Amino acid sequence: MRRIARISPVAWMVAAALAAATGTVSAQDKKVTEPEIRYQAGSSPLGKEEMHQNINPKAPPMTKAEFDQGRQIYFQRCAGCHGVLRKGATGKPLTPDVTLARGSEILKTFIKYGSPAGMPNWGTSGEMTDAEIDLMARYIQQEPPTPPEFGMADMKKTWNVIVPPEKRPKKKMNKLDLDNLFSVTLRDTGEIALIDGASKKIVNIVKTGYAVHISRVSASGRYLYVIGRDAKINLIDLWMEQPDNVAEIRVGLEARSVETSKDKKYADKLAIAGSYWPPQYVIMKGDTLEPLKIQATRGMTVDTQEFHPEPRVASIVALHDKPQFIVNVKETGKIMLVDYRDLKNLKTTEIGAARFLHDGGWDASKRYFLVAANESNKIAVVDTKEDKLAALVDVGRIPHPGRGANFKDPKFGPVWATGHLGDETIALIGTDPKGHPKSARKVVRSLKAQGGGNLFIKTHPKSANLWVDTPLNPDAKIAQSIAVFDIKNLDKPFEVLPIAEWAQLGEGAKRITQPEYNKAGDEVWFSVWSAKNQQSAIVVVDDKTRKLKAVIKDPKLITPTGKFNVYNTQHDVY
Ligand code: DHE
Repeated sequence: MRRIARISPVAWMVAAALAAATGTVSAQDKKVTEPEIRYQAGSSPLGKEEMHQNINPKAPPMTKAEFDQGRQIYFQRCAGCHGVLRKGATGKPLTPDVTLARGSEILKTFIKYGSPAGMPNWGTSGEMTDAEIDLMARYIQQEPPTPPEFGMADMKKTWNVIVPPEKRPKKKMNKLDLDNLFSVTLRDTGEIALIDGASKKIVNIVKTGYAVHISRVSASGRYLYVIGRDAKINLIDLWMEQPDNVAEIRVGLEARSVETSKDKKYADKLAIAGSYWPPQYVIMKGDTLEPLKIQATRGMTVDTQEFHPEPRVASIVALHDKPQFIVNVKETGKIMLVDYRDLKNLKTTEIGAARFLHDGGWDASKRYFLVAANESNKIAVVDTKEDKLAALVDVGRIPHPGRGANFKDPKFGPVWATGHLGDETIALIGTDPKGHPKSARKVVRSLKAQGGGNLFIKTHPKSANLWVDTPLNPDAKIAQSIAVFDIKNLDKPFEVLPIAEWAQLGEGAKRITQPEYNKAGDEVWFSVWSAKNQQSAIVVVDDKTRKLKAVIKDPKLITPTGKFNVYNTQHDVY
């Protein structure tokens, strides 16, 4: 992730005055914190794609080479917030009707200095030169180029069954304790590392797509599904002597989510992946990744009921007791309950929640699914027994739960908790309407952790600890440590553990991210995440004593981010 310097107060005032004069910052605009900008402005692989282009005669001229460079920069830095088609996502629309009216000089000032509404200061932070800023100001006055669609024929061209099901082992051929194996994302090498939970040794490094986002495990625990940012899915058979790829496919040009059917009757039968571009999801055969059914997500937004041309698919979660997937569509704010029993006559229930759905997880009973509508500062609670929205709960600034954390609050009973990117709080939401009706579906407690820039929190049914990371906090000391709360005594102040220091590495950002438990629930693994050319590590902490247990270092362990314990991921234990 790139570094963005804090916007200086003077530049901020210049940009604010400009924004007010040009009317680009509305009264409802919220101040956006630095961690949010750093998180949302992630790079997209779409810059490399050939795209259709109309030339707008009213826009300042550009050569083809300049246009191509502008496109690369746009997809690297801008598309995450402003959208592929520049119609606006979490950032403002940048279509020619808006940008031509502003003109080159005003646009250049915005790009250089940023704005209080959340635009990064690309110029004064040293991220873009004046020549690049001039180029980008002209680029965004041209018609946005459209990336190609990616339908069944494209998917089939990329689909490759490396080992057909009949040639795969009939039983587990290795001595690994699969339940306690971890799939670890090596973000910048296009690989995952399979690490044995007991010995902490790397079992295999498996080639995958570019910048893997998540791993998910099939209902039986045999298959591991891994998805890259470039929408490549790898299917890994954990029964092989040395677990490795058995099938692969690309389901689009950019993606973040993959899941597998968990209902007993459909165990290991289906997989599903959602893409950012094109805006769609696809259901595949679970053991081969053969694409079976593609569904578009383009449609109307939940609130203003306007057409949105590129609603990205965010998290996807499978029900354990029903043949259903929950597909969360970001820009329209709709939650789709997809009944996968009959793909020809596909039944979906559309739940209107709130815009910018992102990540989420189950409550302890697995009846309620809770998902963040991040820019709306809300958590949507879905009752999967009744197939309807149970509540929209107001929380802090930009909730980011990962899959959240379930535990019993001593006073309010069972709760599910989320941290926030934009503030230091942890919101505890009651999840037991029968036993604790007064606490249900509202924030019963708000804990204060180290600061904003939190991405993931975690606990385990056998633990009394709640771990809170802050990898995106601008203060290195906070980004490099972890806060831990005692869930039996939530009034007690949190303890801070200097995880990066324990790893004893050299130079590097050493951001601590994504706590993940082992199967037994007695140790927690943390990524110590530095740049590709620096040393990273995984630090293992004893859950009971909160003392260092092990440091996993290996030259192959490059940019580790997400870690997925097979058993906990298979059973949604968190
Ligand atoms: Fe993630 C989960 C999207 C940036 C690490 N991330 C998710 C999910 C989505 C998502 C939709 C839920 C998937 C699911 O459950 O089906 N992430 C995005 C983005 O759009 C965003 C903001 C910007 C981007 O360009 O990608 C983004 N994510 C990041 C990072 O910068 C992180 C820290 C490092 C990285 O690898 O890129 C990161 N995201 C993760 C991880 C999970 C995740 C580790 C899974 C957490 C879990 O416990 O399940």
